[in-house]
Amino acid sequence: QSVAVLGAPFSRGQKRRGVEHGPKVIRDAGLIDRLSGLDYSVHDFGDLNFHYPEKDEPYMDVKSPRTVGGANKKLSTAVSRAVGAGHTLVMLGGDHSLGLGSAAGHAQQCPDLCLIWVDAHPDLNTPLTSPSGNLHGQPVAFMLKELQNKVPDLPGFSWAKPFLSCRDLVYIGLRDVDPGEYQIMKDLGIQYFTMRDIDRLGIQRVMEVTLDHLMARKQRPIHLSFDIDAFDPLLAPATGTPVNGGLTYREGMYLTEEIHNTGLLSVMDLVEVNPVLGASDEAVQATASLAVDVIASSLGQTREGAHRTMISSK
Ligand code: DIR
Ligand code: MN
Ligand code: MN
Ligand code: MN
Repeated sequence: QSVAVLGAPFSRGQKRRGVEHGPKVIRDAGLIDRLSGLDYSVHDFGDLNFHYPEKDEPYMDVKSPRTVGGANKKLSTAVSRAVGAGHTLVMLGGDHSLGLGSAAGHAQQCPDLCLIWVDAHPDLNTPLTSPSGNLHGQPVAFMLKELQNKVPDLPGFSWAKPFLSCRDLVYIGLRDVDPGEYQIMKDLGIQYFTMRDIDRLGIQRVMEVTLDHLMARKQRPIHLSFDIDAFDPLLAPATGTPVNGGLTYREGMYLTEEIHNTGLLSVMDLVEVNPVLGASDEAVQATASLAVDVIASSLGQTREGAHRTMISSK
């Protein structure tokens, strides 16, 4: 069992600089040791080195299209290579525009993947519906086949062909949804669970319905894209667009334990940790250490103690 870790220090999908330091603070919070402790052989691929075009004028209202498109293209190649080499991959962001390149690269190797997007936001705006022009609020729109004729060709995005059906996507943790995003979710019948749904159903039922929905026809590889702002800002203050009323620690651990228990997790993203935005060093450490807990739990750290099958079967 081998896990690869890939850093993507990139922030141009949104306005707040600092999120490019996410990979460093998450590693400094002990990620590699935690994964090694779970008996994985860990391959740290280091951080990608992004290139920035000198001039990158907005396209319509969309900011930095060539920069974001180019970074995601590079990321998709790296993710595809790592998955093709047989690793389970952890991608450390960076802002959530990177979800596009990560899932696209994953899909090159696993065309039947499904996507679980854990976030306060659906990141489903198109360049036409986006109220901000920030591409971190749009990555899912570029993935969905059903939105093909609603998404204009953006400079820097010609490589990005839609690869996901809206049936194969579930959102968890939503509580800040733009009008255009709501319209698309309803029109396409996307399965989603807002924080209100978690209040009503409980996280246990939410995960049961999520996995039944995605695995109804067959078992398939999971892409988990986890925006740290899915958590309550009290737990994850160092992030660019905090929204009150998010996931509790225990909901986050249960969610990720259930994903691990499927045995199907293939790639996960952990994005939007921004150390520049913590009010104090403690706030930054708390956010980074939460990110490590989420990753470790997704990869099999349990709250009931370790099973010893790996040791005894060696
Ligand atoms: C807002 C904020 N929906 C936008 N989005 C995100 O800019 O499209 N914040 N993703 O994290
Ligand atoms: Mn997001
Ligand atoms: Mn978000
Ligand atoms: Mn296990």
